[in-house]
Amino acid sequence: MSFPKATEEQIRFFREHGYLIVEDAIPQASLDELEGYCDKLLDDKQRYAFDWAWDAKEKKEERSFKIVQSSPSLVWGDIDDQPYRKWLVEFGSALIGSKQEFWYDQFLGKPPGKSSPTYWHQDEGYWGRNLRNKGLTCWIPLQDVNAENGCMHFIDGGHTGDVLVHRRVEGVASDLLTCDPDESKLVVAPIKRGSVTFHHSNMPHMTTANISKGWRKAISNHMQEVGAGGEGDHYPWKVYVNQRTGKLTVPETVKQGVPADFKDARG
Ligand SMILES: O=C(O)CCC(=O)C(=O)O
Repeated sequence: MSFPKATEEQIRFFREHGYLIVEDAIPQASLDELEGYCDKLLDDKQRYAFDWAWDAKEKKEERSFKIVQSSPSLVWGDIDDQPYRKWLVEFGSALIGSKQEFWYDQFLGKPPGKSSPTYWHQDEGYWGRNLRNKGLTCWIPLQDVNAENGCMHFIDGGHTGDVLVHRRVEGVASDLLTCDPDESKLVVAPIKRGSVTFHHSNMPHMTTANISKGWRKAISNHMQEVGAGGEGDHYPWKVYVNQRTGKLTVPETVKQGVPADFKDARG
């Protein structure tokens, strides 16, 4: 199994633009295996998944799962040893220019016809100041993606700006956040199954809702600089929603000044 090595041109592109498309990066057989585990998550989503776009009008037991949010790591014991995993950390380290370690992965499944956009955000908006300019993500779709079924959208060079003010999405009961980047340098990134995108942790990005006839399945693989210590020193908009209990909490460090309704737990 051979995986590509980052070229000088790819490294230069990533550092200037904040994202990169790598075509034909992952063999189809590896994706098939990965997809098999993701399908297990879909088969039992009440057990394994959250609804990242949980409609605030829906009770916990009635969530329609407009964005199924889970992790193949929950059901694949040997996932850490998979060549694709090792590859993306090595490739990502070369792109960003610091030694990265795998942090966590998310399966994000958008059902046909009833999904939601993953609204504009910067990953650092979720992770906090502790990871300022210290991480990146490799996004692996499990089918061809375009603007119809939820491909990545980036802001060219957007990783060089500030962390934008984020807010919770109106009408959504999960921890989903959004911000309003200047869209004048919008890049739409349709790619084929086997290709992946990388983006810098400060890159504003979004994916569209899936209006196609099939599922949109993708895995986000998040990396952080070795020793960075994970999320922390959060921005004031950060919330956690535990969808097992329905409880919404805010980090201790940002409890001051949080609007009263943010403190309410949903049942
Ligand atoms: O797959 C998606 O819908 C969005 C992924 C994403 O934005 C992320 O992982 O940061």
